[in-house]
Order: sequence, then structure tokens, then C-alpha cells
Amino acid sequence: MTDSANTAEELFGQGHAGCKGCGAAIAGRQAMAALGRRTIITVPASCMATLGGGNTQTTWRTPFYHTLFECAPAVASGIRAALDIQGVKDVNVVSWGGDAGSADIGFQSLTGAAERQEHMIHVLYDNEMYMNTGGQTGSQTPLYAITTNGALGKKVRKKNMPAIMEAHGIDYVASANIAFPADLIAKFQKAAAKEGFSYIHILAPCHRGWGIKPDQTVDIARRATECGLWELYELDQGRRTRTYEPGLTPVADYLRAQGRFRNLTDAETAEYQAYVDAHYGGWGGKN
Ligand SMILES: Cc1ncc(C[n+]2csc(CCOP(=O)(O)OP(=O)(O)O)c2C)c(N)n1
Repeated sequence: MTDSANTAEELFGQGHAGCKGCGAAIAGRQAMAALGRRTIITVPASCMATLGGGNTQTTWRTPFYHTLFECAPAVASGIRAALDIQGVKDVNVVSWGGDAGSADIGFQSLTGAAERQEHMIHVLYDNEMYMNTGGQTGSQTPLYAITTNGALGKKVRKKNMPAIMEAHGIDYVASANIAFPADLIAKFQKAAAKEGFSYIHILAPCHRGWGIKPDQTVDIARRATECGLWELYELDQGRRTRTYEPGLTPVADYLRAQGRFRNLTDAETAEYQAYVDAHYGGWGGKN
């Protein structure tokens, strides 16, 4: 972490163009509390790029670069190289992608940067759909969730991105959740102190896509972790730690509160519960 980090200073969110109750914006605000002013952000096409504003009206109080969809980690790699040539050491370089911009269309540049062990952090803020284009299904959409191009619900499980990133042998992998800000901030502080590549995967609900009310964003996010579907953990230099012990409430409390699961049958709900019972402790991403 750079010396400029100061959790009392607001570096994101002094007015933004996101929806009321936007989980992605909450994630941005929390992360910036850890990263501080000496930070450069690259954001691919996504809600986060749009809501961050443009020209003189960005909501980030740090340099913020809106990249093409496929290449935020590649642009971040170039920024790190430019800083290194200038001998600038005290800047956090962060690429900040949605689930499509990280796990799907943006994946090639992410895996490349991770393989090169670039000195940077990649954030996947996960609203589990392509929201900026209206809420389509992607690899991070969970099983049976209804989307705007998947009226019958998704047929396959979510791709386990933290496990995929772990396989790159990077310095730090963590899951996080906007409903647990202290945990999220601590993970960004750890990532910022690394000399290599860090990956942080944040659950950031979207009320429009998920079929909840804007004021339920944080509550739903909390339920995801409490029921065991969104395990909070980190993998620091190969050492795994669960960072929060949930009560393991029924998965139905989480699923049935959301419109995107409105067609879930009792058998499908039971299948979800059985999966969590069997896989909790499997280090994330298995919903
Ligand atoms: C190459 C390319 N393909 C498609 C698009 C259209 N597009 C812009 S944002 C977006 C979805 C982004 O989804 P995600 O990364 O999950 O972020 P979110 O919008 O959900 O925050 C798409 C498909 C684009 N800008 N560029």
C-alpha cells in the first residue's frame, strides 16, 4: 500500500452516474479507502466505466482510464512499465473489470497479465450478468438465474474464477463482498503491499438484474456469504484462510429473495442447498 492511503478520505463516489443502490459503486468506494490517492485505475467497457463519468467529471479522484473491453489488464501492464521506467514506485496500478470484462471477453488480457506476474491488482466486481448492455448471461451468472437473454434460467454452473486465477501462481487471490467492508478493505491493503499480481473477486449485486429493491443491495450481498454461497477467503502466497465464519443460513433465504430466481422449484432449491453443503470450504465460485 502507498503512504497516501487514508480511509477517511473519499476518493470515489462524490456523485456518480450509477443506479441508486449500485453494488459496483459501493465496491469502488470501499476499495479506494484502502488504495489511496497514489492509484491509477483502468476500467473496460462496463457499468463501472459508465458510472465513473468522463472528462472533467469523473467520480474517481485518481487517474481513471476507460479502456476497450478486452484489454484493461494489458493497459494496466503498460502503465506499470511506464512507471517503472520513470522509477516511480509508490503507485498502485489497478485494472477493474466486470464479470464479462474479466472472466469472458476480457479474459485473455487478464490471464496474460497474471502469467507475466505483473505488479498490479485486478478486480472482478461481480454482478453476475452483463448489466451495462441490459443484463445478459455470462460465465459468472449462477445456475438457474433468469437474465434478459435467458428467460428459462442458466443451465450450467458459474465458472470458478478465483480457482482459475490461483492456477496462475500469483501472489494473492481473495474473494470479497460489499457487505463486509472491513474485510474488503483489509484485502485491498494486502494486495497493494504485494510486488506481483493480485486478484480480488468482489460480490457486487445489481438490483436491476437481480430483481431486488435498490435498498436491498447490501442485505442480499450479506445473505450470499451467510448462506455459504459466497465464501470469504484469501490465498496469500499459497496459504489459504477463511476470513469470515458465516452462520450458514438456508440458501433459500438468499435465492427466494431475488426475482432472477423466481422460477426456482423446490427441487432446484434443494439441489442448491445440497451443493453448498457438499462444497462449502471449496474456496469460492462454486455456485
Ligand atoms: C468488444 C466489445 N464487445 C461488446 C461490447 C458491448 N458491451 C459493453 S459493456 C458490456 C457488458 C459488460 O459486462 P460486465 O463486464 O459484466 O460489466 P457490467 O456492465 O455488468 O458492470 C458489453 C457486452 C463492447 N463495448 N466491446
